Amino acid sequence: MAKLEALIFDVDGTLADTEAYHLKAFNETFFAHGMDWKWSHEDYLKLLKVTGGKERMAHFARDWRNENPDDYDIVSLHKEKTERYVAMLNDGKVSLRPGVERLFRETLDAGLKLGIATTTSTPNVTALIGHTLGQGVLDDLAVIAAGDCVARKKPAPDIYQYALNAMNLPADACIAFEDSAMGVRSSVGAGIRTLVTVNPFTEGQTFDGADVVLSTLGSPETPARHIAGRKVNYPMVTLEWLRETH
Ligand code: XBP
Ligand code: MG
Repeated sequence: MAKLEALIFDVDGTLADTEAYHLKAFNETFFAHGMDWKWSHEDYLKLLKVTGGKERMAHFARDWRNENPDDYDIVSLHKEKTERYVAMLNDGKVSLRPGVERLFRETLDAGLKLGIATTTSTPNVTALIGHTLGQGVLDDLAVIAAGDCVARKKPAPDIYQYALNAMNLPADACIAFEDSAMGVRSSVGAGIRTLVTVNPFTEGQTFDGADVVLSTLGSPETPARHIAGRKVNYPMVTLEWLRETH
């Protein structure tokens, strides 16, 4: 293993519990357009298997309604959905998951690189990080690999490979942080050691190839619960532990 030089984070479900807000933004957009599309929580759990909002809508039209996705203006519907979602973030409705801010600051203070690899759209990433951690942290990120940066979204490894190329680092100098089976297939497919923190949308999924699966990154107040894989020095994941075990 090369020396640890960077941590790469997924966004939705890993940095924050955002999917309920994405779902709300999708449904509000459908309603505003007089469409008879309404996704329930249970529908959305299934629809999350298709990553990317535009791809998810096209899949729904095609596979759930037996319609031609080209009959819908998916690009502009998705643009409007993004505006609604960003407005929710701008209202300060979403906070980071336990341990995320601590590990971000430890990593930057230690001079390691921090990157983002996500299927969500760039404005969603900048709004979330800008509103929770501030513009300074946003400016310090080594790469924001997001949305349409690559043609093939997760579970393809492309978005992680894009982030590695942008940072000019080999896979074994990095650790990825994911919350979903699709995300783990992408990061492990790119050859990156992966740590999983689950959430209500992803617990129960299988994370083949992940190094460790936990409830959260943990904090002194809310310790991480071990679910599978390598044991962590409780109560939380620290940069020191990540370095020691790399
Ligand atoms: C999760 C996703 C995204 C969001 C919606 O991304 O699959 O598609 O649900 O975002 P990740 P967009 O876990 O990789 O952050 O509508 O902007 O695609
Ligand atoms: Mg995710």
